[in-house]
Amino acid sequence: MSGDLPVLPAPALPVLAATAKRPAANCQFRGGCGDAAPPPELPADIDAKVKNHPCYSEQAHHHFARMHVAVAPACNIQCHYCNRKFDCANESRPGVVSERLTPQEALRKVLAVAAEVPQLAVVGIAGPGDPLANPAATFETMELVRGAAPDLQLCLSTNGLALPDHVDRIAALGVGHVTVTVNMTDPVVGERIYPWVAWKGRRVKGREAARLLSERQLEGISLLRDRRILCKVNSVVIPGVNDAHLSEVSRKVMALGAFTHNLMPLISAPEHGTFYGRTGQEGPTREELEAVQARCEGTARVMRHCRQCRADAVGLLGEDRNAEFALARLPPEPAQDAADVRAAHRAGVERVRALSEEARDEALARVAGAPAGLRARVAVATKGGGVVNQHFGHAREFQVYEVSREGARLLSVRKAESYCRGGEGEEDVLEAVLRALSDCRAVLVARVGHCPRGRLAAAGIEPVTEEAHRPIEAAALSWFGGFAARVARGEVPLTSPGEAAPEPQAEVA
Ligand code: CLF
Ligand code: SF4
Repeated sequence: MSGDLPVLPAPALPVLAATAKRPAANCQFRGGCGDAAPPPELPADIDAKVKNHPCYSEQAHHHFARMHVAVAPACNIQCHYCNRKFDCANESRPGVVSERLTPQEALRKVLAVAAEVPQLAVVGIAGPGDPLANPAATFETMELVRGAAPDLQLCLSTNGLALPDHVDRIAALGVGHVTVTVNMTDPVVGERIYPWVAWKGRRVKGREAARLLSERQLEGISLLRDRRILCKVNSVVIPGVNDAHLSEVSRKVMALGAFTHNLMPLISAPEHGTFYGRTGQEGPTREELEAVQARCEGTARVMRHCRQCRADAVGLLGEDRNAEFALARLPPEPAQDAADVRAAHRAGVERVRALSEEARDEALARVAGAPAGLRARVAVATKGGGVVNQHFGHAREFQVYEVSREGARLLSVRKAESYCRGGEGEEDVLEAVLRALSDCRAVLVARVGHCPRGRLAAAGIEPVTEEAHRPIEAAALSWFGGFAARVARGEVPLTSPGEAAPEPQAEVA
C-alpha cells in the first residue's frame, strides 16, 4: 500500500530548505486536538486564529513554534501541586526553573528567537507565577512585542482569579488566546486542591477560596467569549480528587464559550516539595488520563498534544531550545526582526498542507472498504514538519494515533528516552519504550536498527520504515490498509484493547 502514496515535493522556499523532504500532514478533524468526530466548520476569524497556533491546533503543532517569556514571578493563589521554586505547574511541568526576565529582556529574547526560528508564531506568558498577578510586567512585555513584531500572536495562561479585572486590557492589546486553568467548579472538590487564594489584601481559605476562584474563572471565560478571544481551559487530572468531576467542568466551560479543553496529568513526586508530593498523591496512569479525556470528548474539543512545557519554552512543542537563547548568550541589541522569513514559512506551510490533504484523501479512499468497526493504534516517530522522519533510536517521544477507515486521529504523545546513545542501544530504555507502546500495533519510523526491530516484532509492534518521509495521516492510513487486509485474511488476531472485531463478510480494498 505504501508505495502508492506520493512523497510530497518540498516547497521551494529557503525557510523550509532544512526540512525539504518533510512535507506536512493535515488533520481531517479540523482544528485537531483529537476530536471523536469532525466538529463543524469554524467561522473564518476563529479559523485564522487557530490554524497557525501550535497549542490550539494539533495540525499546526507540526509546523509552528511558540516561545514563553518568564516575566511573571508572583502568584495570587496556592495550588497543592505547586512549589514556587519551580514554574507555574498549571502550564508547565514541575522540576524546572525559568530564567526570570524584565520586559526589556523579554523583548530582546523574542527578537533573537524570531530571527533564528522561522516557525515562531506565538509569544506566550505562562509564569513562572501567574501573568495576571504581575500585570505591569505582563502587559508591558506584550506591548513591546506587539510593537516590534506585530505578526506574532500573543498568548497567556492564567489561574483566572484576576482575569475579569484585566480582560479589557487583554482585548485592547490584541491578545488572541488565553488559557485558564480550571480544576473544579465544585468548591467541595476545590478545597482539596487550593488551600488559599489572595483576595483584596487577605487570604481566603478552604471552601470559600475555591468558590471565589471558580466564580472568577467562569466569569473570566464568558468575558473572553464576549470579546471573541479564544479560551483554552487547562485542567490538571488528580486521581481521586477531581478526575470524576472533570466531565462536569468540561460541560460548564464549553457552555460558556471555551474553545478547547486540555486535560493534563498531575506530575507529583516527593522531591518537588509540593503538598501532593509530600502526601503521596499520585498522578493518573496513561489509561486513567485517556479515560478522562474520552469522557470529556462527549462535550469538548479535547487537546491531546500538550507537552506541559516550561515557562521559558522555545521551539516546536516537544523540543526545548531555550538553552540556545539564555540571556547571557543574547546579542546586546535586539536582533533584526525577520518578519519576511516568517511570512515565507507560513506561505510554504499552506502549500504543504494542501499537498498533505490530497495525500490523506487518497489514502482514505483506499481504506474505505475496511470494516467499519476495525481500528488500531499506531505510534509515529517525527521531529516536525508533519511527516514520519525520526529514527526509532533517536525518538524522545512517539505520537500515538488511532486509525480506522474514518481517518487517523492523535490520541496521545508518549515520552521516551532515546534508545541510541552514542551508537549503543540500552536495554532498559528499550524495555521502557516497548511498555510505552504496548497498545500499539505498529511504529512508523524513518529507520530502525536490527536489534530493536526484532524486539518490537516480538512484542507484537510492527516496525514500519516503508512510510518514511510521508505525511503522518496518509502514512498511518496506508499502513492501516495493509493491516485491514491481513485481518480479513485471518492472518492477524485482534487482541489489543479497542480493536473491534471486523464484520466477517467485509472486503478490504
Ligand atoms: Fe504557551 Fe499555553 Fe499559549 Fe501554548 S503552551 S501559554 S497555549 S503558547 Fe501549549 Fe505548552 Fe501545553 Fe501550554 S503545549 S503547556 S498548552
Ligand atoms: Fe503555582 Fe501556578 Fe498554582 Fe500559582 S497558579 S500556585 S504559580 S501552579
